[in-house]
Amino acid sequence: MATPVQTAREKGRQEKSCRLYLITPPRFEIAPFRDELARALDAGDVAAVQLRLKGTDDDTIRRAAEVLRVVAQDRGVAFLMNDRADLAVETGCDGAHVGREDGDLAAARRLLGPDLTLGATCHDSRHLAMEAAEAGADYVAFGAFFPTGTKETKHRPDPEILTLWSEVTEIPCVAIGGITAENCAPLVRAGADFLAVISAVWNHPDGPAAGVRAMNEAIGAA
Ligand code: 3NM
Repeated sequence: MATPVQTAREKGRQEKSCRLYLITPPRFEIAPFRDELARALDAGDVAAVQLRLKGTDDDTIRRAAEVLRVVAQDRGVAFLMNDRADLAVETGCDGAHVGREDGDLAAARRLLGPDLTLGATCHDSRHLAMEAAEAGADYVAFGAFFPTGTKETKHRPDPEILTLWSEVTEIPCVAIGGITAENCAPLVRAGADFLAVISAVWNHPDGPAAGVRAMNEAIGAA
């Protein structure tokens, strides 16, 4: 029989909301992508946009941030920088998402100060997530939950990690990796606070706006 604590937990889990977190495609032309991003954000609820440009020079990242940040922030959507807390501060972002190989989380927290958002990649490890929380992360990201052609991934967490994490801490968790409207329901039900996607939106056959709508419908139906 369920104890009152278990019942409260179940209730909390059911009422927990899950929101979409968009990451930019690996390569794009800034001006046309600005319009595409605006259409995607106008298509439905998006909590955050992360600018993720790997192997790109700093000036291009700065230019992209200056143009895209406004598109997101004007719509009340948080704009985060991948890897580079220094550039996040310089370009007026709302925070930075730091991978495990991209530098020291505590150093990123010092650069961002107390108010900007710090997110941390934690693969399939609650231990890494605990360390990230201690270093001042505002959210932790687990992945890759599904095969993805967007990034080479070594880790494949079970959705249960989202439930176990949510039971012990209030720090939000992001699920990432191969997530689509078709496969996301178990992650939502397991307690993901955010679903981070690239191809499900930018490679949607009917365009990114349709991708945002499909993801939000799937999250709502989960
Ligand atoms: N990080 P898509 S998987 C950027 O496992 C990224 O940490 C991952 O792209 C991780 O939605 C991934 O197209 C790629 O699969 C996500």
